[in-house]
Amino acid sequence: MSPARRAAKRAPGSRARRPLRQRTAKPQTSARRTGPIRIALLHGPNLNLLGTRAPEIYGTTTLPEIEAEMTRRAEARGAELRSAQSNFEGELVALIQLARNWADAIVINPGAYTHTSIAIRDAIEAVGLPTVEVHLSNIHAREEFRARSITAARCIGQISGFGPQSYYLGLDAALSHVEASRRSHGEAGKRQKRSKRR
Ligand code: CA2
Repeated sequence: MSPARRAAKRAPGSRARRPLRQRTAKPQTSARRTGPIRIALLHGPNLNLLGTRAPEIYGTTTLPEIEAEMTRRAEARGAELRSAQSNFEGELVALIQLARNWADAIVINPGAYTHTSIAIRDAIEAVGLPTVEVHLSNIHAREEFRARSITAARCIGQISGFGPQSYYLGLDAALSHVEASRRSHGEAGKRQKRSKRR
């Protein structure tokens, strides 16, 4: 059973609608340069409760609503998106590792683990996928302990404070990053071919 499925069984708050585990024998060793861009969307602890409590901080949009909009936006740009949520740090580490077998980039809201988890930071670094950290609330305008993100230093950037828009901006940033890096690899490849022909 995949770590994501195990999480879904263990706790009602942990779920992965389309698990990230793939049957690929080997992990990807380099970035995919062709095909639809694939985005892994990961949510940390308690985010399954969105829209049910604390609307003054986190708004009224539910996680399934955010995921549906993310899928719609990804598809509109010809990309694929898979989502998972877990309340467990180790499960999130496993999901980040699994993303390596499938995704071109990660959009993650690590929830409270943002402020505590060296394990999640290390997983992001180890996997090497471009990762965008997103937060619904402005973590710099709340309690002091929330202002520090342990994970953001291993991400390409962080978007914080725009409610569900933070996720959509994060998706946009991740897609643009992968598109730009595919373009620059494509151009480098063409240059190499031309110089070989000469
Ligand atoms: O603003 C964010 O997106 C956060 O990542 C949300 C985390 C918080 O610990 C971070 O500091 C900032 C908490 C998510 C908890 O979600 C709830 C949803 C409904 C009711 C209560 C909590």
